[in-house]
Amino acid sequence: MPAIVILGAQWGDEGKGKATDLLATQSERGGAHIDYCVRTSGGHNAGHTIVVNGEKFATHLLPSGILTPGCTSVIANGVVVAPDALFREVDGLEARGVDTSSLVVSANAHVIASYHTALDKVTERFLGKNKIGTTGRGIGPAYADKINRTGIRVADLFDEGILTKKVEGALDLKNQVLAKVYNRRAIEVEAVVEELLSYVDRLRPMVQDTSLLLNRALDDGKTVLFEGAQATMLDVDHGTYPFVTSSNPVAGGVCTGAGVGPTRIDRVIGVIKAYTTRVGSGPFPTELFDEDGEKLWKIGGEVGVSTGRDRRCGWYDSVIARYATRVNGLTELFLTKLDVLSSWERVPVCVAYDVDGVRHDEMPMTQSEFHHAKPIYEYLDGWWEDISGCRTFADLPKNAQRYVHALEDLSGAKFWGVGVGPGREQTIVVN
Ligand code: 2SA
Ligand code: GDP
Ligand code: MG
Repeated sequence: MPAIVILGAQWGDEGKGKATDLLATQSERGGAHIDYCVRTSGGHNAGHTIVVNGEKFATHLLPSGILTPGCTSVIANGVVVAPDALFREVDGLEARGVDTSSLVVSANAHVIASYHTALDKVTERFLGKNKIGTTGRGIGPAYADKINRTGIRVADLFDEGILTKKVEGALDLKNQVLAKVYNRRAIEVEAVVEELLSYVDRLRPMVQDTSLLLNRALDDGKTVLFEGAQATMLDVDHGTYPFVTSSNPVAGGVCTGAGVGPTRIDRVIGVIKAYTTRVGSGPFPTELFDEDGEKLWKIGGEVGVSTGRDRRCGWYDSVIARYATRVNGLTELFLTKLDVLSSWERVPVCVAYDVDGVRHDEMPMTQSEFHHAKPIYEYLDGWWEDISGCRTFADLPKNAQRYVHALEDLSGAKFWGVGVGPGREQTIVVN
């Protein structure tokens, strides 16, 4: 039985939450039913929106599968966990009648402590106009500690002696930097330890060896869905470095982030918007600064789910789509928000870049070249009809069908489905 990966093919907010929810609940339509829904990278910087029967839910750290009855939700080792954010989210969903009792957290996931959040914010302020535009959730500093071998893992919370030693080790250099570089007060070890210990009783029953759990589930023929957070172009290795997040949201990150081997993965689905958005700083070749950009922002409701920041908007970029298909080994793409494009006479699609006078059909090798990339557009005829009620491909206006086919030809992978609205049912399954 399959292990399926769903990930972002652009700069995030493509509609991964909706795609996950759709797959998780597809059994009603004779498709897959998901037994496990797993987050493998990032933290509560993610924001996934799911609309069920007109009711809107947002998940941040929790996998979107938490909304699917009978599905076990797993926060695997590759995730960075802020315990306060975890319990806030659990309490918020429980208050709305969602059963979160299936939630499992890896003993090896790293913890975001208050000092990570403080450092994230202070660093961004220090960088000024060169800032990354992070979500301010402590993600980068927590991953930096992990790689630096000064991180705190979930399991460390269960031994006060070890926890104290580790917090001391983590704060030693940081406090010197905070004092000398940023002119801030030192963070007290005791206060951090006390706060982290206050989560232990609630956390302990959730904690498991999630690699063992998931591999056994796959051995038993269960269906496991790995839900991506952030996206390919925000990947620390393959994205627009340094304007990226600090983890590996690409397909390869699923294996390290969950402790499952690449041979176990059956499908890798890239979620991609019918146009492009980005939140935070960094290069974005098809970005619009005119009324078209404003119109996409408005009709698409392009506001960050976790921070409420406005998203930058631009046309579909098929160079990025082909790149995402390649670095993730995508088996399929899922196109979202086609409905937002109703009401344009012609819709530009970026087919290649002009970099200092040279045409690039593939992603340029260096970030400097990418910063100079100017989109080369082809113009497709638009449509005016409201397509949010379409449920089959044939229901779509002819020009919308042509747009989807053109994108498919340009993007290097087959489209599994097309989203025509935020609702679970507002989807056309194509292949
Ligand atoms: P961080 O906080 O260290 O991960 O920020 C580094 C960069 O990664 C971007 N990033 C995101 N981009 C899109 N969506 C994200 N999640 C939220 C959402 C964002 C929000 O779903 O709307 O609410 O603002 C997300 N998380 C991280 C970030 O903008 C930086 O460019
Ligand atoms: P994620 O981070 O990839 O899960 O995406 P977000 O939830 O941050 O942002 C995607 C937004 O688009 C959410 O508001 C979704 O409800 C919405 N959405 C998803 N698919 C569609 C679609 O096909 N059409 C429209 N209009 N909205 C969609
Ligand atoms: Mg999002």
